[in-house]
Amino acid sequence: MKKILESLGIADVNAGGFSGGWMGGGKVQTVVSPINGEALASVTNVTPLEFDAILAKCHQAFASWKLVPAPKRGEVVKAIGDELRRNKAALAELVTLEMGKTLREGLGEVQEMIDICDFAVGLSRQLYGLTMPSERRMHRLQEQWHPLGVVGVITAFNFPVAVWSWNTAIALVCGDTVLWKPSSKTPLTAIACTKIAEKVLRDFGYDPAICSLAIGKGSDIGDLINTDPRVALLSYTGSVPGGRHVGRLVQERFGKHILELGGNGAVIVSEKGDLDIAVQSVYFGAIGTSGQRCTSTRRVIVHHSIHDTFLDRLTALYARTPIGDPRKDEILMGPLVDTAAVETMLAAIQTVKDQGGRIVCGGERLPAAGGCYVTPCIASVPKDLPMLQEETFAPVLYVLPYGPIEEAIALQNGVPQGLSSAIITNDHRESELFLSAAGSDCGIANVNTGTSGAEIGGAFGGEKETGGGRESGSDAWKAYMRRQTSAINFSGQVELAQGITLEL
Ligand code: UN1
Repeated sequence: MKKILESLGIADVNAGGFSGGWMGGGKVQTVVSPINGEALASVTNVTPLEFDAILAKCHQAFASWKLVPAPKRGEVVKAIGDELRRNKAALAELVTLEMGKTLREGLGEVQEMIDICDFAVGLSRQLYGLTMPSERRMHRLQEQWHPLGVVGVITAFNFPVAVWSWNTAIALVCGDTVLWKPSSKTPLTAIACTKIAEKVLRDFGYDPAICSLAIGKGSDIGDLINTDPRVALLSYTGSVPGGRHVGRLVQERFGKHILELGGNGAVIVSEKGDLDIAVQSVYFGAIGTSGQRCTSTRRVIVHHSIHDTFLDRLTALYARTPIGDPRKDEILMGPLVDTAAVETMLAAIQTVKDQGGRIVCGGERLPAAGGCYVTPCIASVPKDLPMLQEETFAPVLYVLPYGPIEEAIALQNGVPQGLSSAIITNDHRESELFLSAAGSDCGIANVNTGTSGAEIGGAFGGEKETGGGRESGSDAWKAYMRRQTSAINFSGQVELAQGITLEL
C-alpha cells in the first residue's frame, strides 16, 4: 500500500490545496479505507483565506492560458493522458483503497480518464463555429467559441477521478482553467491527479495553477466556489438537494452551471428480450460499485409472464455474489463507502418493508473489518411503493411486474429523476417506442445493455431532478465556452437588418 501511495506522490500528511504551490493550513483529516478501516494518509484542508489565494491564481492563469492555441492546449491534455496510462494501475488501486470499488472497476475508471483525454485532443482541432447566411447584401454572419474562464469542478466520492477528468480534459482544450473541490471522502485520489497535471504543466512550462485544487467541506469551501463570480462555470456532481443549493447560488450571480444529480435507473425487461442479457445487465447495473453509481440500476420492470423466472435467476446470481476485499480478483462487490452509507441502506430497507415491499434476498450487514460490507438486496414491490421515487445510494433493487409496454414506460418515467434507463427486447417496435418521444424521458436510454457504464464519447447527464447538465463527449464542450455571434459588413454601405431604413 505504502508503495502505491508513494508512487503517486502521497505522503503521510498532505497539503489539500494547490495553485502552483501546495498549501493547507486548515483542519487535518485522516483518510480511512472502507476496505478494512485502515488509515491511508492525512490531508490538511484549505482555509477560506487560502482558498481565496488559490482561486486568484487559477483566475490569473486563465489570462494567458486562453491565448494558447487550442491544438497546443490539446498537446498538454495528450501528455496528461500519457501520464495516466503510465500510472493506470497505481491510480486504480488508490481509487479502490480510498472508496472501495473493485480493482477491475477502478481500472475502468482510469480508462475513462485516458479515453476522455484522447477525445479532448481530437476536439482541440474541432471547436467549430457555424457561419450563417446573412439577410443583408455583402454581409457575413458567424459564430466563434471562446474560452470561458475558471471552471469549478465539484465531484462526488463514487467516481473520484473520472468526473474530474471529463471536466478537466474538455475545459483545458477549451482554454479554461480548473479549480477542483473533490468529495471530502476521497481527497487522496484528487491530490494524486493534481500532481499528475502539475508535472505535465510544469514540463510544458505552463502555469501549474491551470489545474488547481481546494480540499475542504462543501459547506465552507464549496459555498465559496458557488458564490464567487470569478468561477465562470460550475460543474457539480452530487445529490439532488446539493444541486438545488448549488444551482440557486450560481444562478443568483448569473454564473453558468452543469448539474449532474441523482438518478433512479430502471431496466424494462420484455418477454420478447433475451433473458441472459437481461439478468446479466441488471446484475451488473445493480451491484456494480456496490450500487453507488448515479447510473446504477435501482428498478427492474419485468413483464408479468417472465417475472418469476427472471426473479429466480437473478436471486440465484445474487446469492453467489463474491463480496469482500475489492482488490482481490474474484471479488465482484466491495464495501460501501463508509458506515453511514450502510446505516442509510439498512434504514431504507426497513422503510421498504414498512411500505409493503417484500425482501427477496440480501440487505444484511456483514461482520467484517471496517464495517462497510453488506449483501446486495432485491425487493419485490408494488407499483406505488413510495420508496420507488427515491434514490438510495446502495445495492437495493426493486422488482415490479408490468403488462402492456406503455405501462412499463410510464412506470420507468414515473419518478422525479431522469438520468439512465434501458430496455431488454428483441422486438424492434418496442425498442423504437422506448427511444421515441413517447418513450424514456431520460438523458440515457439504452437497448439491450444496462443503465450504467456510459461511454465518454456521448454527452453524459439527465433530465428532471438529475439537473439537465451534460458533460463528457458529443458537443458537451459548448458549455465550457462562450459563444460569440458576429455580423461582418464588407459592402461599404450601411444596411440595417429586418429591412429597417433610415433616411439621413
Ligand atoms: C456517476 O455515477 O456519477 O455511466 C457517473 C457510468 C459511468 C459514470 C457514472 N461511466 O456508469
